[in-house]
Order: sequence, then structure tokens, then C-alpha cells
Amino acid sequence: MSKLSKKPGIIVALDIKNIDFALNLAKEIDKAKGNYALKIGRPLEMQGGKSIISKIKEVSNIPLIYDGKIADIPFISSEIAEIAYEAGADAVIMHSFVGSDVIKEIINLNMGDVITVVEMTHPGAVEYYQHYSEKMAEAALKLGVNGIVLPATRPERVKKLSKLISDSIYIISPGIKAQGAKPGDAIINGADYEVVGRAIYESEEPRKTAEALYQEIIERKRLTLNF
Ligand code: 6CN
Repeated sequence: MSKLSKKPGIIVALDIKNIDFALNLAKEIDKAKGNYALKIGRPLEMQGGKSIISKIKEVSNIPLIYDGKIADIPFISSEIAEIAYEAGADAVIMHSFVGSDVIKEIINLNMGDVITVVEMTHPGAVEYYQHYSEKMAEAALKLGVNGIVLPATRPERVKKLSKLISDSIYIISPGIKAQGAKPGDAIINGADYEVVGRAIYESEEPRKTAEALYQEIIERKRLTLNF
């Protein structure tokens, strides 16, 4: 069973280099009304090392994702994932372009959720990445990953690619606000979570901003899909 539930929510990206700020934000999001998870990316990891994963886990009770965008040979990739799970990560994000052997190696650790990137949000993703997105979505289904990443910046792609996977796989979609997508753009097209970084951690009151975004997303989903 997956550690992240398949219900609409927000994943807050803690792309902050200040460890105290990151810990405070994790505590605030833990108390916020709504369905949330936290994501630690490379900028914070490079400041705090693997212990930042344990520290964030200690101060919050919501699912924690290590976003190392792991993309190495099977042996090295599974070492990175193992360190993250042992430190307290409930899920890891890896690239799928490295191939099914790497994905299988991490799934076989059986230590937590495996989330694969199927299409990225930035403009350059159409140059190479997008040519293989369909194949990578099909691989996610065949290999049995827990979640995939699809771009909120291209809602039509979320709609198309989400149809290639099963109901048991959750979809997380970054790109909200700072990268141009509107809150709800991905969720009304088949995603489960929208990933939000700068729009929350750069705001005056991050917890209130997160709660307002959550409400906005849920309301949009309700109005659009009769949810
Ligand atoms: O909301 P922001 O644009 O500030 O942050 C988006 C977050 C970042 O942590 C970025 O690493 O989502 C992540 N992300 C991922 C895949 C992708 O294609 N585009 C992204 O922006 C992931 N995971």
C-alpha cells in the first residue's frame, strides 16, 4: 500500500536553504487544515545532509518525500534511495529515463513509495523528455510504481498521460503559480496532488497561503468534476 493517499492535496516543496526556516515551515504545514505532504529537494539536502530528512520527520506527521530526482546506475540509485528511506523518507522521486532496471532496483528495496518523473514542467522538457513520456507512463504502470510526476504547466498532457496509468497510482503535479499554472489546473485534469514551492515559502504567511491554495483547489475540483 502506498504511503501517500490518493486524494486531492498539496505537496509543499521545502526548497529553502535555511534549515530553521524549513523546520518551522514543516511544523506550520503539519498544523494546516487540508491534505498535505512535504518534499525535500536537493537545495535543502545540500545544506542539511541526510539528517535534514530525519529532522523534518521529527517535527511533522505528514508524508515526507525525498526529491533527489535520482538518475544513476541501479547500484548507486538504490544506495541513494536507501539512505533517504532510512533517514525517514516515505517516498523518493527518481527519473524514469534511466530505464526499468533502475526503477525495479528501487522498488525492490521495498522501503517506501517510488515516484517516477514522466514529464517535466519547464519549457525545455518538450525538446527531449516529452518524446518518451507515453513510454515512461506505460513503464510506471507495468513496473508498479506508487506515483508519477506530470506537469501542471501542460494540463492537456496531465489529462492524456493520466489515462495511461491505473487508479492505484497517484499523480503529483508541480508548476503552480511560480511556473505559470493556476491552482487546480492539474487536479481537474487527473492529478491527485499539486506541488507548490515558492508561492508558499516566499509568502508572508505560508500556512495561510497553503490553506487558501488547498481550498481553491478543492473548490475548483468540486465545481468542475462534481466532486
Ligand atoms: O512551485 P515551485 O516552482 O517553486 O517549485 C516546484 C517544485 C520544485 O521543488 C521542483 O524541483 O517542483 C519540483 N518539480 C519537479 C518536477 C518538474 O518537472 N518540475 C518541478 O518544478 C519535481 N518533483
